[in-house]
Amino acid sequence: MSHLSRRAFLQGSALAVSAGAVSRIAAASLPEAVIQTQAGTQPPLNPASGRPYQPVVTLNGWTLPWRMNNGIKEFHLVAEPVVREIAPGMKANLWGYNGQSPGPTIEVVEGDRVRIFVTNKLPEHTSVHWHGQRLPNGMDGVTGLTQPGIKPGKTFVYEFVARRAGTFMYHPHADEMVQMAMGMMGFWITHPKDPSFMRVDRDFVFLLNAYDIEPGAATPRVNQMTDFNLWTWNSRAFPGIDPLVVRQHDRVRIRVGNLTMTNHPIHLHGHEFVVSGTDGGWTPPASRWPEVSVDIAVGQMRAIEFDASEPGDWALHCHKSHHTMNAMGHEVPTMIGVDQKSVLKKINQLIPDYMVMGDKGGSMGEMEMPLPDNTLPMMGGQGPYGSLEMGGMFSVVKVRAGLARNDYRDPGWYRAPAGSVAYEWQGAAADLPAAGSPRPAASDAADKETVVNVVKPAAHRHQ
Ligand SMILES: [Cu+2]
Repeated sequence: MSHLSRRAFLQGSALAVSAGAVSRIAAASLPEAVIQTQAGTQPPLNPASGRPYQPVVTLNGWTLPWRMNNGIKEFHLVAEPVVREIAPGMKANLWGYNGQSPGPTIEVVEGDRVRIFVTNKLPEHTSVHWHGQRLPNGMDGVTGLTQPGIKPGKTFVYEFVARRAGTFMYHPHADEMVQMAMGMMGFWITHPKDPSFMRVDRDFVFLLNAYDIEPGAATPRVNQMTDFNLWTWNSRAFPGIDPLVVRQHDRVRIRVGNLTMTNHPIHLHGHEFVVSGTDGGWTPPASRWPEVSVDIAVGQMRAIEFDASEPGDWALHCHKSHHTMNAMGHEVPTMIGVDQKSVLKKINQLIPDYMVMGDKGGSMGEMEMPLPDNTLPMMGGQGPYGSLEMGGMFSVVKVRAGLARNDYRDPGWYRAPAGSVAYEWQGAAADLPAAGSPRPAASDAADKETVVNVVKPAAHRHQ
């Protein structure tokens, strides 16, 4: 874990422990608050203490180290403003934990007694809700209902037994519209007591989240409810999302939590998977059926599993096409088929760089137009065959033969065997098979010119 840096919070009086909140252990020192300065995927953190488990890999993230204290697993989360690189070329001013947004993944084992110190370095009070856990009511982290807010500069302690193995999240239940919109969230994994139960070779985790950051700006508009322009995984947008590197024939699990304000049908190419885990725990094997997409609703968590039998570069993406775009305006008229040549000449006298867009479709992967500072390139990923024309909630599962068990390094683009790639037809047009079935007799409406009359609602907003 060479990218970690450490801060000791006992130095300096500004962060003195709130004696009232931590009276039982006030004499003890706080565990180190380890911070992360890199946005890249960090290697799995193999447990050096506590019970054994198979660690997960957090996409563009990391796992929080802990210390054992008399059999209790102690973590230290610091809620604080962070600068998160959304993708190369764009940074955002967010709120997160321990240097990044989302915060680090917390990994524990079923039956572990867990103590989490939460220090608040935000300008307003906060709390942490441990989403999906069975725990004492007073540890549930709902400001006003189960505890007072953690005031700026104060440290609170949460302590409970991780009773149920599964996939969980953490996020504030304090001014949550603002704090979630600013990026306060993280993943939590409770591993089964028996490390061989539901064991897989590679276990990836990430959160679905979304931001509304105007081009050229860096701070999210926290009042946005539906019209987000940055659809992200772990606060990263493709091409800033790392690939999921997998050895051929590995059993692969991908766990996804949704902390946006809409659902996301997550779709994997080239393989079928089963939903092996939901918010409530593992699904019984008899209840699983094969899928290639799983819809993850707001506030939900899903674990999917598959055998990575097919080598290649397989797209993994949200199937809402607007979510595989980067920062885009939605109030744009459709210009397909509209001749804009004459108006272009006039506009170019005023704005020399202006380009006609959309008269042949939306394909803008090859277009170069000056962008405001701190803006993502539109649909900016370059693949081996040209522009990928996708951004936002998109990545690639890279299945390769011959990788080492713990090798997560990007193997580069897949080299398809000769003769296995879609290719251009070189023969004569006359040799093509006739398209479609014979047309019906000209007696009915099928031969008349098509006229579609549609009454559209006056205001339509995408989400
Ligand atoms: Cu989506």
